[in-house]
Amino acid sequence: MTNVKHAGAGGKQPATTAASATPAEVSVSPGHARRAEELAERDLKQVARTLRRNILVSIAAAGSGHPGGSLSAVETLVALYYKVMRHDPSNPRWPERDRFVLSKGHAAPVLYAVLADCGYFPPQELLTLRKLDSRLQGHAHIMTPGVEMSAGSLGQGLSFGIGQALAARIDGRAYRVYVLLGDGECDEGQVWEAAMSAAHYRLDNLVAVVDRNRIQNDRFTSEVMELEPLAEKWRAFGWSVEEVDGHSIRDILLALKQAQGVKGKPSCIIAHTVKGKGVSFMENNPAFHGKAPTREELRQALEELGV
Ligand SMILES: Cc1ncc(C[n+]2csc(CCOP(=O)(O)OP(=O)(O)O)c2C)c(N)n1
Repeated sequence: MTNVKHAGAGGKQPATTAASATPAEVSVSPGHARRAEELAERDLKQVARTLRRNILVSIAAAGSGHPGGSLSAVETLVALYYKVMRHDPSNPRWPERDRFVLSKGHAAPVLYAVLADCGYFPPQELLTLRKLDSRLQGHAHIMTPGVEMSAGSLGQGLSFGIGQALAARIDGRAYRVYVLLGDGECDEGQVWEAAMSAAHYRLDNLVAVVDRNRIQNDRFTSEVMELEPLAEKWRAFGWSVEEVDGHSIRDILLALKQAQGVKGKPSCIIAHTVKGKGVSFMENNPAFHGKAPTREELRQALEELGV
């Protein structure tokens, strides 16, 4: 028997039990009880911790999935969903909503953990990750409330985000579009075609965040395809670029705020992160790109997270 926790600070709801084939240790926290605007920085850190727990628990329950690149992106999604984006979990298709596009679709567990915590669907549904008939597929899919784009084939999300950003302009809407890319994903030529066209169309309502965790799949990015100087490349393509500590919610928020003030060009935030962040034996370890923790590894990870 397992249960699911809700991340929101101050969440007082009881743990939700879900009958599933998950190990006995697995539990996800229920309960985002407070409004996002009320969450102070220390609360957001607690949210991030519990989201990490729910990512690991859902992947362990599935027996497969991508923990490394989910854990590295937690703070980026916390900053966006809890502080920056205008969105309404009770109305996922609200036309004025800001859009979040998870281009690195294999990191779906972090998006699901956030969406569940925000109230798009019940947290206990996280335990159905990758199961037959579940709305939570292994890679992000639009059948899930709150998911904008079906992804998994790397390289496509920025192009999709450009379409949304252009649509906002055509429709006279004020929403903004945020696209999360992997650094390994930046090996895809389509990313750079998109980068060029976003600058051409002066899409200042578009922000790309690159999760610069320096690992792709089972190797380091520098071995597979050298990306540096990455910031200079984005600048050369006509973007405004900021580099931040991708685990500092404060830094990410500052960069996102700055991006809101940029006019006439799109913004790129390179978020320097650690793959597997928060779990000692997953950090900087390519082995945990696409592998579920064992029962003992999960126990140890949850102990380290302290949630
Ligand atoms: C077009 C395409 N090629 C290959 C893959 C297989 N694949 C899945 S994840 C991954 C590595 C992605 O690395 P990165 O973008 O850095 O993601 P992160 O490290 O943040 O998980 C690869 C090659 C894919 N999903 N799509």
